[in-house]
Amino acid sequence: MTLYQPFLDWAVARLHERLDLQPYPIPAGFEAKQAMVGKGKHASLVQTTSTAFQSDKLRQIRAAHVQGGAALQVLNFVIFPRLNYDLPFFGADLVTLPGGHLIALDMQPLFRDDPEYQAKYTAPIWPIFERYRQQLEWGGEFPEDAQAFFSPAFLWTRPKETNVVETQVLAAFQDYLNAYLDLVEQAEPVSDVVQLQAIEAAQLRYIRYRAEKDPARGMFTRFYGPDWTEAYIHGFLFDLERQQVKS
Ligand code: DBV
Repeated sequence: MTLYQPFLDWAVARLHERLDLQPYPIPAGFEAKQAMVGKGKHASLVQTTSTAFQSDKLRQIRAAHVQGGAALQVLNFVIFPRLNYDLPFFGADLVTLPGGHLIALDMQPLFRDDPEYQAKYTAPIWPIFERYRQQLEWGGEFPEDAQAFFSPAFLWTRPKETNVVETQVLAAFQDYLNAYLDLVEQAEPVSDVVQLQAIEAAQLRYIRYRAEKDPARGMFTRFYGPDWTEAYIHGFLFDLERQQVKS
């Protein structure tokens, strides 16, 4: 069992328990991708698998899982609400590279600086954040322009021990996702046209930023080439614009 498989298994089981989940179509060629990386004795297989669902309130629930041995494991798991809900995004970026572990966990707000929005969507996870930040030290510098997309309850840490990922990070992931599903349960659809436009603009701002600045672009390009990588980023990982063109 690889490091992030229990995270993914737990999330899928919990989502099934709490939502009426439907599959979300994964374009051909993105369900699973493999490549041999390195030469001779150091050659190893790197596999990326995709998982995706939707529900009445959630447009796309998707995971990309990269497995390439003990020093290369990534689970990027994001939930994109439908555009008639003001729900935040659920975002988890769980990354293990030769340099160590890097963990980003948040409910990413549509309207970062709106106090009412914060009271509605950040206050409920504040006690969870406070508890884990005592155990999981702040991860330090991260890209300046990314700050606008994180909530004040952004859990960002670089654990030195794998054991911490398997225990405390897993527990934090579970608590954040449970709290998110509570918010989803309570969410009511928005019908006000001005608010709907603001939601769409905020979703597009977020998704364009993430597609443009995807920190995995370099890694995917090395493994699978630029064409597959760009198609995967825009056609699956951050696909809102393509989906809007279709509908
Ligand atoms: N990140 C993704 C996707 C990934 C992924 C789709 C499928 O958005 C993996 C894979 N993240 C990934 C990898 C790295 C990071 C780093 C492989 C390491 C890159 C490297 O060191 O080469 C949160 N992820 C990061 C970093 C941050 C995040 C802040 C450090 C980047 C840096 O220091 O430059 N999550 C990430 C992020 C946002 C978010 C930037 C922005 C809104 O939600």
